[in-house]
Amino acid sequence: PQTIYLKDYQPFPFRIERVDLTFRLAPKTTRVISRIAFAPNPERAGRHDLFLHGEKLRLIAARIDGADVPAALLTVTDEGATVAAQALPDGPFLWEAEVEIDPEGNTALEGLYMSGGMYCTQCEAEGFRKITYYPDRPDVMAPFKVRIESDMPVMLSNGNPTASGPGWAEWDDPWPKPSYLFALVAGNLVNLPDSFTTRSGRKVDLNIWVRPGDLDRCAFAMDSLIRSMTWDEEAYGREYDLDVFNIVAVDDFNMGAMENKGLNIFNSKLVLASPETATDLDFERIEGVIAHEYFHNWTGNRITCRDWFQLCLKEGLTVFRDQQFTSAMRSEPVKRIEDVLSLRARQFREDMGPLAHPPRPSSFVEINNFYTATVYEKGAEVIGMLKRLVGDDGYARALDLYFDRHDGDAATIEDWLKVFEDATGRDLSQFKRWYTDAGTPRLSVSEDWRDGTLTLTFTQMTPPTPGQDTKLPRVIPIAVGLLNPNGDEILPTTILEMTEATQSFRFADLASRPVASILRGFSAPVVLEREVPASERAFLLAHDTDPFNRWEAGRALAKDVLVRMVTDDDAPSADYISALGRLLTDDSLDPAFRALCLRLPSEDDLAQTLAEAGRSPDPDRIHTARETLARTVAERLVRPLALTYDAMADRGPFSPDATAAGRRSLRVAALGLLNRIDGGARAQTLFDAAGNMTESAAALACLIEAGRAEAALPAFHERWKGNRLVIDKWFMIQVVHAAPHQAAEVAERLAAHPDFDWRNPNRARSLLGGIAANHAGFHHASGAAYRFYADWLLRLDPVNPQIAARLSTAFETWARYDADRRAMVAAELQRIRSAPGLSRDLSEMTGRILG
Ligand code: B3K
Ligand code: ZN
Repeated sequence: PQTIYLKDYQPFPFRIERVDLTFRLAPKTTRVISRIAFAPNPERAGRHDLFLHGEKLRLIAARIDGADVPAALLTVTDEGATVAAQALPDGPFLWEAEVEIDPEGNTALEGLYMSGGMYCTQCEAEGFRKITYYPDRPDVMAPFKVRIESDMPVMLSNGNPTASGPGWAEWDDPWPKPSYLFALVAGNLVNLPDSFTTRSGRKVDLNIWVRPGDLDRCAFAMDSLIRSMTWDEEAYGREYDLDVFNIVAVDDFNMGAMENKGLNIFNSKLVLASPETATDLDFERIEGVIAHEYFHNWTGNRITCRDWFQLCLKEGLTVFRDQQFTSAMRSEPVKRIEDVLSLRARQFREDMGPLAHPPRPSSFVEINNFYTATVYEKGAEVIGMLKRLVGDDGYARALDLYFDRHDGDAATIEDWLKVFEDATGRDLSQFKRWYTDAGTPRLSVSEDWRDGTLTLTFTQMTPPTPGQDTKLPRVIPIAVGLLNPNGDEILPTTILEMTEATQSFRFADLASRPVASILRGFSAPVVLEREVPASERAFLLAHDTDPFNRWEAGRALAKDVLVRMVTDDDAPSADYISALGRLLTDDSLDPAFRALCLRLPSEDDLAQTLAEAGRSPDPDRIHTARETLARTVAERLVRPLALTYDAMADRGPFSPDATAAGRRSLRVAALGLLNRIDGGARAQTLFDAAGNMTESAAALACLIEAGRAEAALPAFHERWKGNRLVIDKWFMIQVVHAAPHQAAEVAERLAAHPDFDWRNPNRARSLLGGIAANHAGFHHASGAAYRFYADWLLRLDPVNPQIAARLSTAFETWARYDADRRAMVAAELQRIRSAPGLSRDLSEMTGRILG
């Protein structure tokens, strides 16, 4: 397969003035008729062949200005069609094509496909070329008109509806867009309607379209949409720009959702929610993803990306915006902690391994493999740093300039940085390294105290990553505060701007030696390497005025304790447990925050920490240490935990809001610990009585861990067998919570279950993602889980390569482990690589993982 390079970018030789598409839908033989008005692109002088992407299309007719293209001047390959320059007139011309495609046979779920009897599309990144011949690249933007002919009752496309009759509907999208934002849906759907009036007075019809049985679970998604539309007007001054906004939920979807212009298509798990079927985490994700896709209307659609190397231009910014939205809807510190937990678990993990790449990569084989935590989450962190450096005002001015200057453009990271430079007068050339360099910087700190002056000396070092051996220093905003020994803050949060490899900052005229709170709010995505005595961490856990660093101090304490338990067989530290106890019973603290403090670091997190320190992590010892610590915490804190568990029970009717969800999260965190010593008694009672999925799923997990789920598992299945999303949970919980030595066996048994419909991405991810999330189970010394997993990747690949490639990242950490495990994983990866007909997706991934 061919590698594509950023440096090879060239504008397309033609512009498109308008696109007209007609779809005659039929499951196995859909006809697509396209009329595309091309004109020469003045940016590319001279005469050019017309190359149009096209894959898996049966070409029936191709015409230029009404005349068939002579066969000798038309070359068709697996990748597209080329019309020789001599067949093209000098000026504008009309290309017309008729093709036939097979939506029913499209199991890869890219292009036009069928899900549960309905037609739907997924075009980003390069799916439109499976619908018709087209310059399928984001810098070619055009207005689209679409006519759909079918016997389906509901037919939707982008833009505004213009006309319809029995068996047909027409749509018109006036906003020029790239093909990856095209969408079409046709099916037997019902809608939850609502409306929104923008602040300049445009009335927008809102609809959420679902299958008939699902209508009672759309209200929260609609409410989230309306709050998103309001927030984007208030926070960014961005209004919606069409008369309708449609959301459709589909059961078979490769990712979370897609921001197609005016017609967002969602994985049904990110739309459908009721208290009985969705956990609080599901509610929070639905709110966040509805917002994310809606926010793309400006950051992604009105301003799109010039090429796929610039993906983080829209994704990093839109993640940043959805994070801001969630902080505004819920709790800012809690959201920050959750985001950092997930950044470390996914992005730091990626950055440490063979798949490390910069937020803006400079080459790729399969672009779908670059929808990563680095592009999304690190892309968002980089914007957070920019905002910290230029201040809130500077950020607001830069964003206004970005929307003014680039509306309607396909832009680049250079364009993005330039608006910050122009709006604030800063030079961002060094800052740009955050976009072009891979790897997580290590930041070490030393302290010097003399004559009333505290000197903090920082050193930054970024380890080599694939293809980037040496790294230059980056600009790192380090948020620091100082506390008196009695806990008073003597220096409020201040941003230190580090630009050198080693740099010192002085704080003079201090009466006594302060305690430094460093990297407050996680002001930069770095690993802070700092030897801190447990007493100082405990002090910060008790007194830091920065909630993030308060949590971080507890986290670091827990990690220190666990690492020593793993490496030196230490006993669990009493200091840590009593500090935790004080926090648990501090009613002035938000329950959601206390819940986060009670959550012990994950086994994968500990493995990563050990690997960072140059040790090979032993999954069994890590598992045992974490279990021992959890049990010890439960024993020592049994009273406050039990009181908390009771006190946090829901009062009154269910609400999905942050306050009620925070109480439930503290309740189930307490349950998880108590479960280690009460033999599952509380879990059983809760399981029998729970009126919401957060508690019901948590209780089921506890029963599995306590080894007494024989009755609960079939009961749960029986109750929820009609609900695919809940049955996904049933699969996942069983593998995630299986005992390590049984995990592979449980997974194998479930894979043979009649409900294991593995062609459905959610179902496949439940089981395979579940086993990969069971750290000690996945890495069990027998290698059974590795084998099981590789077998399934091989089975999935020909059916849905995107899903297989995505799941293969479970192996990205293989180099951390001991020689036996490494040999087993390498053998599985080699076995995959030698399979005939491997997809470009999985072959790129396994190749990179093997290194
Ligand atoms: N832009 C889509 C992701 C498309 C993934 C293509 N493999 C959803 C999102 O980020 O909002
Ligand atoms: Zn996005």
